[in-house]
Amino acid sequence: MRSRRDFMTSILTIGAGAIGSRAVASPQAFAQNAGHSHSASRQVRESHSPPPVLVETPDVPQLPWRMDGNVKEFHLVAEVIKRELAPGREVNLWGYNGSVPGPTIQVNQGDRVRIIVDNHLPEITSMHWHGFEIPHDMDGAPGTSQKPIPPRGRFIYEFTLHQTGTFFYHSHMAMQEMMGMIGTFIMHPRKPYQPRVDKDFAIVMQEFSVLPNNLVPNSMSMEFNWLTFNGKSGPATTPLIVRLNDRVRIRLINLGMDHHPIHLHGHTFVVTGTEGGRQPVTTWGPKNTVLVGVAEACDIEFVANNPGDWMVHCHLPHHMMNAMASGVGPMTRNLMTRNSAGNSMPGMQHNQAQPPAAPNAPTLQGHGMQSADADQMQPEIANNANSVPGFPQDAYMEGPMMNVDSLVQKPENYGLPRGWSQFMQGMMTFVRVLPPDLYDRIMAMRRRPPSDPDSTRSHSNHGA
Ligand SMILES: [Cu+2]
Repeated sequence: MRSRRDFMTSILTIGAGAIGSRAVASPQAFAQNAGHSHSASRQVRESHSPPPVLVETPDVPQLPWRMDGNVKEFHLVAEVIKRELAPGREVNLWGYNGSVPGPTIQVNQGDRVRIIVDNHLPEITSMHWHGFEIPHDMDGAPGTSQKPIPPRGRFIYEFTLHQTGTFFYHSHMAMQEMMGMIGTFIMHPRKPYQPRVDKDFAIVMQEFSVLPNNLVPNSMSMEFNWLTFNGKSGPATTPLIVRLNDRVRIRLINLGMDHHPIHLHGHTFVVTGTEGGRQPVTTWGPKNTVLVGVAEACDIEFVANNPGDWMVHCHLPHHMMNAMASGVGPMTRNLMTRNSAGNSMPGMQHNQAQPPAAPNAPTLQGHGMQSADADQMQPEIANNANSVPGFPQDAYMEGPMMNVDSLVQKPENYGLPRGWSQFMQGMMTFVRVLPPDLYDRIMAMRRRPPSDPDSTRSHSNHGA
């Protein structure tokens, strides 16, 4: 068993690593961690059933724990973080352990759980365990079930969990919810649900209102221009990688001000669970779109028997956009229009990694705009425009989108067609249903450290 110091070190490492970089915890490392759980190994022996398939949360780390006797102890720190929603668009959010959404917690049915919550925010907070059937004084309702946690304060939650399914934790202060404060909490059943799945994912849906030239969301706004899956907007979202004919579960969690009709291309799924747990098989009707309401969770399952890179996305048009039209001025629109003249699909012919920009080419705000198309732009603006406060207004990939393939390279995007990033915005990602050879190749790349250039090298086509 690891010492407390080791435990704290691992927490801090994950927290620090999540800031300003891809907050992806290794599922393999987490599986090893899970394997060291006494209760998990005992449970396997008793039931003679294999351990649960661990839930992957792309772009969000897993929260490690330590065993204290028979108690699984977790540690969450509420804090201010920076999150890059899409290339060049970093914002200040509030989350947990360096991540928005907060790190994913996975436990087994029957576990005794302790969660230490430290408040590093400048104001009071409280943690609510959404849907948990636990004693009232552990519910996290500030002012009634407990006194709120003061700045620099701590509250220790402890309870035994008898439920199963897709749950989540969140601050019970409304404004803090809109600053990002939610995380996934999976309760695995003692006996795996039938039929068993090969792949299990969770996606937290959030929305932020970030006005042009602002770095902090307006938590009072009723209109949102950044829509995220696991704290990333397309094309920065990380695709779900599955092998052809895998049975796949996706757990959709919504905490915001809008409902999201989530649509999957190329497959028909069934809804097998809600925020209340597993649903009876008699309720499983065929669907390809499911409306996930505010504060709801929805588990969908399907057999990935149709090969391809299938979009999965919210179908509300404004939720398939980044930064929408708010504050877009004529100059930026003109630039985009001019750029696309004579080139109906800008960027599709110019996807070589980062060609040098023309000497007078404008440099738009943020490296996200220094795309492969920079060499096609006409010098219509001042050379120093980028240093002028207020320019450009927030036309982030508005209109004809920019090709940022090279800025979102990662193993999970390996083999996507050139220019794919122009058509992914907001709550959009892929379920990539891959033949075994390509699946194995991407998994091998994921196991390599990110510093290995081969782990993120871009190729033009499947198996190329
Ligand atoms: Cu939506």
